[in-house]
Amino acid sequence: MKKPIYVTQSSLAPLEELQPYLEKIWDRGVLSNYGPLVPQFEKELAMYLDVPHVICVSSGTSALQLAIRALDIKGEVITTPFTFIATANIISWEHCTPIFVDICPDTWNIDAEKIEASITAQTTAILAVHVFSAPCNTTKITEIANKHNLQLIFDAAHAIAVKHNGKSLLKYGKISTLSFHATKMLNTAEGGACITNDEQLANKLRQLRYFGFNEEKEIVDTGINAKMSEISAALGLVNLAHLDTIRNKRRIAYESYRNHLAKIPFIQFQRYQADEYNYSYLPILLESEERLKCVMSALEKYNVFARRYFYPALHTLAHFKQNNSLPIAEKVADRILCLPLYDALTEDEIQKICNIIDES
Ligand code: T4K
Repeated sequence: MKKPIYVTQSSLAPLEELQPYLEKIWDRGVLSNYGPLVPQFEKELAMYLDVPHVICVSSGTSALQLAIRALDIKGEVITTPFTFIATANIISWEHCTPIFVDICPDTWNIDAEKIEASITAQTTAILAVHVFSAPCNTTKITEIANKHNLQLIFDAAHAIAVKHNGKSLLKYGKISTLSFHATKMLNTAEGGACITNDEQLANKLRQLRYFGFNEEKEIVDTGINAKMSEISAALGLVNLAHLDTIRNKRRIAYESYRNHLAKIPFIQFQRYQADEYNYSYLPILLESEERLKCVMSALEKYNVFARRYFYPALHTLAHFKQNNSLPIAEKVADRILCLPLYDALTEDEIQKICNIIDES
């Protein structure tokens, strides 16, 4: 390929759609601390996602941080070793201990059947991730959380616009979190959100993100600065209007990859229920790490940069000080490669990428 092809490319609405929002921001001179655009973005998102409360924040990581704080989580938090480092790091950052539980070999999400064996007297919460947007076993995980009186957070950083059992995936758990990072299907450059069905919790999250101020600007809590800016909200508003089109283009690209790669015996895809997926990533599972390295370097020779999301499995990182072996997570993390997927990727580029993989 002449120009490099990266694992993703930011999805951006036409610049002229952003211009009027920027002009109004310039006129008002209000860039943050709640001008009109953050609440407008929250309202439009809540309608689009069909959820009661959206609390926009400065990143997916700060959404997780506020969720842990709002639910007063302490001690041990059960989570998955197959996720982006932000999920586990924020647990440690909040002075809790991540306890990693092995994953399912086909959905690559935390194995709900293995959670109970890891619950101790110190366990206070489960933080599960809908990895690459495929829903976790929400029924079983919710049942376990209720039975053991544990808080339940879903990291839905990848999982915007996914319906699960006929309703928004974001309605599960006490809080679900989103990321609107530049690489996500809906982006605000940097940004994120907490989603909750609980009004009291929504108010608590709003206070936590704004130094602990309530609506009357009285200091009522310990808080932090995790606010979204007006410029990010403007970007979110214009990008949101294109989200359905973008998702559809990615679905078509995903299906095209699948068709081209179907004949290659050493490739497997993530398992997901029909329609319960948003096609924001294109992870393939290769037969061995050697094969993965071979495919990756063949692609690089042609200027195509696939990524090892998520490697290594997080329980193997020294700073988590866990010596247990989680064989499925290790086998999966060693062999997954995310191929380029974004709405501007052409059919011709997809075909070329698949041919390189086939010949590697
Ligand atoms: N939970 C989960 C499960 C997550 O996956 C993440 C983040 C979080 C929580 C935390 O959310 P945030 O706090 O980040 O909102 C990226 C993202 O930085 C990160 O948001 C994301 N997950 C993670 C999976 O991937 P990198 O290290 O791959 O980014 P980078 O800079 O190498 O970009 C990859 C490619 O994207 C580049 O080769 C080109 C393209 N790109 C990148 C940027 C920054 C663009 O086209 N435009 C851009 O502005 O981490």
